[in-house]
Amino acid sequence: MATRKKSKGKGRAKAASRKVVKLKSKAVAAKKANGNGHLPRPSSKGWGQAGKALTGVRILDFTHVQSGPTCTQLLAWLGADVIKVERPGVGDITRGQLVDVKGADSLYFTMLNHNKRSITIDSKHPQGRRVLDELIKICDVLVENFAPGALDRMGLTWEHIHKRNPRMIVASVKGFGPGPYEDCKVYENVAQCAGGSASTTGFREGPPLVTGAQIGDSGTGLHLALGIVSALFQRNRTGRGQKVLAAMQDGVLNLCRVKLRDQQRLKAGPLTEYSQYGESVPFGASVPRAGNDSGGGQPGWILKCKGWESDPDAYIYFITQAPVWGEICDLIGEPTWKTDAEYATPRARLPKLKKIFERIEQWTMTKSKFEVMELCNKVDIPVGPILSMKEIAEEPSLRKTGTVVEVDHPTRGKYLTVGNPIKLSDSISEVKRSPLLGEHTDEILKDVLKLPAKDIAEIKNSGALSAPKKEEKAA
Ligand code: CAO
Repeated sequence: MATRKKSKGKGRAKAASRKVVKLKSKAVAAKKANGNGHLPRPSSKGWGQAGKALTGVRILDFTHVQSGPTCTQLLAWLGADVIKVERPGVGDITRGQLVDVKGADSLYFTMLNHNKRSITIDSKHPQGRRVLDELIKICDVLVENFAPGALDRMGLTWEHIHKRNPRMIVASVKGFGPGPYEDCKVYENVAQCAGGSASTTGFREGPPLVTGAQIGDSGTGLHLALGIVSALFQRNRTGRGQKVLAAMQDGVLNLCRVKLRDQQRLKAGPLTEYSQYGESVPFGASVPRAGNDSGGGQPGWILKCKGWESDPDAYIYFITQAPVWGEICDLIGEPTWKTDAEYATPRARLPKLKKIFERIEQWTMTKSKFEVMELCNKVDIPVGPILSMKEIAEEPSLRKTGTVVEVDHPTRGKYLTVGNPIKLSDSISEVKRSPLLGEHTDEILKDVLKLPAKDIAEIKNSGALSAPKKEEKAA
């Protein structure tokens, strides 16, 4: 009996294991046939109706000024719940910088902190630390851009955070990565200088220049956001958080990589696409400033357009792209340049770029930048009008796409901002005004942390969430 039972059991086990193998191989086959078949079934909800890309991700936002806030604003637009921690009474220092409306948060602050919630916490107060520890337990990512060592001085070391929440990702912007300058405080222009941008920007005869694009701050914020999203993706596999670091010097250098390319090309001889070559000025040991030369293999320059004498932005960037050389010659009235051996090939043109651009400019100066744009686009010549911020602010197509948005704010009224520049068809961004200082403190303690009323009262009475009271003057 026992033997029969055993053999029956064995048979059942064999059959079951055959079934498992069959099912497994079916799953493998399905995955092979449809590479990502392991994902949930495609949602049947309408586009933009199935939540947002980062719905469910909660960010503990310890950022200030520009680099960090750029990153967390982007994550908020993509659907993350961003809880901005600010110092009681003061908040992010930019709230009060470059103020244009008395008593209201500055545009500096509002334009970098949309779609976030604000809680005020003194992170050095024991009761403040208690609230922060609770937040650490329920958040997915902590983002900060304090001066080096400041987070540790608050007691929020990686070990402290990781112990409370091993799944938490800790993301930082610092000025420099590990090395001789790691302890330095850094602002935008310092990063532009240390990352290779300033030495390669400007005119050869002039000093190094910083650019208007905030490649050190906003550029690094973007890099950090990508690091965070990647760490979230990896966490799906590993179950654990990790540290993410974006150093501003590294971020700027990444955006200047074509200049490091040119530095190495110098060994092989002069950089023939730089106008310096055409002007027979010898190259030195480092990549020179190239004025308005194009960064790629297609020569370009900024040319005057009609009205340049009074309008500082009546200019156009003109690229003499090789495949449309014939069209350029026809348009500017030099049809013989199409076949003239002195002009017909890109190589022949290189030493004469200055003369060529002067001739093209004679033509562009007879037209407005928009007329040049229209005529050139018709024949596929790449050109770019120099748009002023006023023109950009008033451009209807940018309003239509949500790249420029008008936002209403309770204390400052309506203002313009730049919306999410990254458009996802199933994760639509609405731009919500920035929070007032501590606007969501109660909501976060009650609804997010679900602290009992008694604990909330105790924390509040301790003074950990409010500005220190000014000492009363003796009568
Ligand atoms: N409660 C209590 N203390 C708080 C607090 C809070 N909620 N929030 C901040 N603080 C404290 C910090 O703990 C720090 O105190 P300690 O120096 O005693 O440790 C103090 O405020 C100042 O922080 P900080 O040094 O970061 O600020 P700063 O204005 O002196 O420097 C900056 C600003 C940007 C130069 C520096 O933060 C930095 O180098 N950050 C990294 C690089 C970066 O992001 N730069 C881009 C800035 S945008 O141009």
